[in-house]
Amino acid sequence: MRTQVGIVGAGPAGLMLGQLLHLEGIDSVIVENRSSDHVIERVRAGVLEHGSVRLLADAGVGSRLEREGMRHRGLSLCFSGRRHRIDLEALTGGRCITVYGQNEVVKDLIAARRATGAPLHFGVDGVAIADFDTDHARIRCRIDGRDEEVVCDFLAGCDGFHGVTRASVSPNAYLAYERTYPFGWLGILAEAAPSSDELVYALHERGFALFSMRSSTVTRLYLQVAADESLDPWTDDRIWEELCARFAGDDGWTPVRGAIWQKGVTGMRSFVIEPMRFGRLFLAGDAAHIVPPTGAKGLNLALADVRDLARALAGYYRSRRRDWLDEYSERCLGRAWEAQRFACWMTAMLHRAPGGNGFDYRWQLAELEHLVRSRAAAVSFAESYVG
Ligand code: FAS
Ligand code: PHB
Repeated sequence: MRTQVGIVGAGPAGLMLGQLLHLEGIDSVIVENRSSDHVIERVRAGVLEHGSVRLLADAGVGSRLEREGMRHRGLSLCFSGRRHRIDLEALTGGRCITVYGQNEVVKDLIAARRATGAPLHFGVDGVAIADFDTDHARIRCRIDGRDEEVVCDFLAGCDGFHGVTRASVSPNAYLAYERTYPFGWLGILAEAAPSSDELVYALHERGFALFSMRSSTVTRLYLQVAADESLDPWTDDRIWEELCARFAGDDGWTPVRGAIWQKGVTGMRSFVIEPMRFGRLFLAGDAAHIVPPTGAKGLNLALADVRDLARALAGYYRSRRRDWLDEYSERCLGRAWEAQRFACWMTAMLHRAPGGNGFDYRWQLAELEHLVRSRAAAVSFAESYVG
């Protein structure tokens, strides 16, 4: 098989890149090792920045998002028994976030890819990449049990943190920066009408909690737990008890309970690899950087990376310009470190670190007090949050 761009991974980064390249008349082949059902059903992000919503619309995959996405003009911070609203829209000159499940974004992108008829292979085995230091990079894999080789001008590594593309680069060729957090998130999806029409981030002495949603009938909630927490002791009742305890406040607001139909524990890490380009191999999204989900940045960073990569590849194919390709890594890393700064700060401000003491907690409360009292601090927060 011969193509212009070989894409490994059919998550939001790989699928969006395929769509943007298609709109530029550039051929691509996408190979994914999981089934389409698995990729679609995987529960992940839920918050789209202003820029991501516009990118999806410009790429012709925004109509369902427009209809079903929940536009949020603000969010609340809950601490010391009180909720404080941050008016994102007013503080950023009109920008908002949109709550729309990552799996819905992936569903829309797969439908768009199918509509183009361009190659998208799920359940591919034994993916390996080679020769990306030449102008004939290769993807070797088994598709429907047949050994295949995709020869391409460029390779896009969109295969996430545990993928094969970054692992194929010699460790001497990059620097990796990493931090793992001594806690994780227990996330649930529940059949319950959201009792708040905006997100609520809570800091409580018992730990962090987050109230989010997926639709007018599905609530998404997270609890801070130990990094290696087992789900076994977490009965549905205990989860609701703990959530209600951490959101308890003087206005009596509390999440409405409902049947929990999905729950899982996610570890938290920060990770950045420098550079993000190795010859003809370009890494994008979680393959190159991971941010703790507190800042709701991961999906948005992945989409922004492939927007820049598609633009750079279009510049190359349209007029053989190489400067955008050469600038790609630095441009994405600047954005990734800004997201790290924000997500790490939010994580430190809103989570109780094991071994933390009263001073740490009082400091966190003072940080939150400053955020809800100082207009300058609220503007900085809002700008970073809406992107
Ligand atoms: P992905 O990991 O989504 O996709 C990579 C794809 O490559 C996968 O389909 C994988 O199966 C495939 N792949 C892997 N190895 C392969 C191989 N060898 N061969 C072929 N294919 C291979 N981000 C936010 O912005 N907001 C949030 O609210 C948020 N919440 C999150 C909650 C959780 C629980 C998690 C885990 C993450 C969350 N994130 C959030 C971050 C998340 O959304 C990621 O940033 C996003 O999925 C990144 O997209 P991709 O880079 O496309 O990677
Ligand atoms: C979610 O809706 O899943 C979500 C929202 C905000 C976050 C993380 C996750 O910071």
